Amino acid sequence: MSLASASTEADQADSLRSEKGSMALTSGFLGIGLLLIICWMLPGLAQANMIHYYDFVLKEINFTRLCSSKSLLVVNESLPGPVIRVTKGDTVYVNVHNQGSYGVTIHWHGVHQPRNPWSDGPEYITQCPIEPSSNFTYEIIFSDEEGTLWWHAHSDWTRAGVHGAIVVLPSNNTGFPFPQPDAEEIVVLGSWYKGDVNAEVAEDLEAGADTPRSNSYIINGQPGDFLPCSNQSTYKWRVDYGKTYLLRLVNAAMNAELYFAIAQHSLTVVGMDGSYLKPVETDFVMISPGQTMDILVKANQPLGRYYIAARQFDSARPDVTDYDQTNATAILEYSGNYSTSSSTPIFPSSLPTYQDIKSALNFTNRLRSLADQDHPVNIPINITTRMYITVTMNNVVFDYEGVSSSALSSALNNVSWINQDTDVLLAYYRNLSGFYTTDFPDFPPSFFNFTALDVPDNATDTIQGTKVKMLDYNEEVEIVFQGTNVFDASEDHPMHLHGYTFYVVGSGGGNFDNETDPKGYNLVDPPKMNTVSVPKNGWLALRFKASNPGVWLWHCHLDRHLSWGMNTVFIVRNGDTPETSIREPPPYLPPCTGSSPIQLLHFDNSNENKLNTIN
Ligand SMILES: [Cu+2]
Repeated sequence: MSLASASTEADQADSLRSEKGSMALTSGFLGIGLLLIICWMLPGLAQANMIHYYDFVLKEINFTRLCSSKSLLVVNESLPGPVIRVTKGDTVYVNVHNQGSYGVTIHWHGVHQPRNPWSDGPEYITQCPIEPSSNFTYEIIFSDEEGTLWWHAHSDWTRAGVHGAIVVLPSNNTGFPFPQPDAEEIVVLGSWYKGDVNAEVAEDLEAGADTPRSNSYIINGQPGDFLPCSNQSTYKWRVDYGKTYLLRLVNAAMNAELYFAIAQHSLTVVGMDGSYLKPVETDFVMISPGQTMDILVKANQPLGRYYIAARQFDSARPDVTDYDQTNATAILEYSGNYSTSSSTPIFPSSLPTYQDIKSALNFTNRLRSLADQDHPVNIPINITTRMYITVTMNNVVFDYEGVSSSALSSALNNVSWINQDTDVLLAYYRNLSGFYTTDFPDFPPSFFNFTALDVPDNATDTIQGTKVKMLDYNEEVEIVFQGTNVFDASEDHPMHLHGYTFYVVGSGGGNFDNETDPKGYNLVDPPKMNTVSVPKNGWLALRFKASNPGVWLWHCHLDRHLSWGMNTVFIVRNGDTPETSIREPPPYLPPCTGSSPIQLLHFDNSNENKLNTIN
């Protein structure tokens, strides 16, 4: 498919039709005529925003990977799932039909959804799950996003199979801020578990134990040549010599930052999380779970076959090595006449090793917003809300029949989030009391050397709660996330905010110093992201303007930390006008019928000065 910056609306309509066609082929479900495109042309405007319709059918199907078979819930029978393709400013309706056996929600990661938290998706935050044999239509409103984003399930660990890319093309008027690529390629990195991952997680959370590790990483659904029973199905990307490709890279892995490289091919990173960057030329990238990157790749090497490879970047303790150490591969294959049978593809020597922290930092520190006339930065300067949030691994300690017991958990400012059985958005919108409290703290409960080898004993204690942070409309917010060595468990935490992108104005090692560190902030061209890793034993500062009223989840995008409570919710109040207020709810919302069976035990900590006691 050609890239559409200079294409006509008819071309776009055609490309959309062909996309629906391929979806129909893969799903066997969609009939003809499901695609409706309605354009409304405002007089005098060259660009028409379009409306697109998709059907997502969630169904368990059988997959064989790593020499064993299992059934996995996926969308339209494909892994990764279907691509949503739009032009900047379009609106998409996705009707999600749940033909699986448990409740699911879907999140449109990186789409700001102005005033429309109703379709954001995280379960028990903005909606209750879409129950089996029912359906729900999401209205996904694109505004200023441009580039690659993605969608994924936002309930339990279902996103292992339920995810796919979103392509947002520039409007016809503007085009790309780089020479028009000849073609594009979508690469989705994921995690493969041989077992039933939701069942395993449910067991682990009940036991207070650690959660499962993946058995391999996958590239567009395939582990690649280095994994057992996999070399017949290795993903192949066919290129023509001399062409430039726009590689759209998504990290959909469940619990891992990933290194990614293509042997002997330079990568030019030009965008991230739906915003453009100053081009970064590199021979590898480090991509955190939740992040997306737009990368230019020139097919300028001798005709042949080259490995595309991804492996985990593990920032945790060096002596803990039980993480997934597989090397997932695909093959970049030139078209033309050369001998393929005898030649083994070359492995990228530029791919850093698992625990190479320096390479990760060197790469992420190079990212800058494009910050040109057509893509100006708009960094909040008059900060009205400042927060300092510690990200910690914790123990939730509780009294069980007179015996002190504990379970693994994680927290922000020593609060571990607990989902209630009604979503926060509905409770807020309908003014229902008893489902959340508005006392998420702006600071940690105590200050100590957060990144020291030894931290105070009581630093590991956390309380559980459903505590939200309230913000007024248009407040200018600065958050400093502080990594901690609590529990001897410091590592990177990829923090993701729903409904917004933010500017990452600074980061560094050790404890944040609120006098000296702000002097080094980049207020000229900081990168704009929706997911960013707080560095191991370091800090990270970001800013955003609370211009999108709604109920928005803030969480670590390592799913095990999300399950253990490393999240909170920001509620941004309405402005003074209907145009600055949350939209009306859709006519139908999935009913709330109870809590998820997969969650951390909820202990009673109504008296916060005492230890948690079991309910
Ligand atoms: Cu985390």
